[in-house]
Amino acid sequence: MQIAITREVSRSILNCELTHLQRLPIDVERARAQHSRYEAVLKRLGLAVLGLPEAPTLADSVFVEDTALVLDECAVITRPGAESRRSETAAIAELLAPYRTLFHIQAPARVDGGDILQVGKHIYVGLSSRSDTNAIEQMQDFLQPFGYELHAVIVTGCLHLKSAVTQVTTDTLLINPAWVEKNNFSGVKFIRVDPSEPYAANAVMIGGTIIFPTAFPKTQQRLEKNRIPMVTVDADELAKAEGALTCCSLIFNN
Ligand code: CIR
Repeated sequence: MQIAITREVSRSILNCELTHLQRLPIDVERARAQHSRYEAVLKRLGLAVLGLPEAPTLADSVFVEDTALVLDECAVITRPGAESRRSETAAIAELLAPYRTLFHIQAPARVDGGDILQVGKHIYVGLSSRSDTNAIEQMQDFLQPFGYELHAVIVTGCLHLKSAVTQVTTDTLLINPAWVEKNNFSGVKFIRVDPSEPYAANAVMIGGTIIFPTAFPKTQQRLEKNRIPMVTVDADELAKAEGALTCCSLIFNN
């Protein structure tokens, strides 16, 4: 059985970190309603959802993906790149402790989970404004004993590696090649986002199905042409906080 950790949208999300987007008003209630529909989809796909309560002063705490990398053998608690987000990790570490041996990224290294893409035993880490080579070296030390290979990947134009590329089948990546080069990844096929939908590369893969945002119909068509089973959700309110779908959960095998 798989578990998804989620966290209620904070009332202070209006003060979220923004890197590439202009600040727009965010309707907290609408964001919460979309978030709970996302949780309902996770449950419908068979996951047990462990929902953490709201953290009223942690603006970006709904984006739990950035706080940890959870593998079958262990978990790495990150040290988020934005200082305002560092204290988000404590509650997540506490929740994960019964399930996994925990490793902790040590200062001054920085990494956000949104920059970490696992494809089998390959772990790709985006070198973005949030994540650095020091963190990759630490993760390499933690994870090499379990047979993982770490790869640093240059990302430009977007916040995180997973804004630019995510996995949609065991051997297929959905990619925006304008933000990350395809030749960073070996042994996989690619589906490109529609060029008019640069933010469309973020999908959540659960078993053989993906969760995909309704905002990107042209890329959705490309996925459908490739016969990728899909459930769509509205996520435009949290998108204003520069969050996509993978950011809102930490999924792992129990
Ligand atoms: C931030 O800038 O940290 C948040 N406003 C958005 C984080 C989104 N997380 C993700 O893509 N993994």
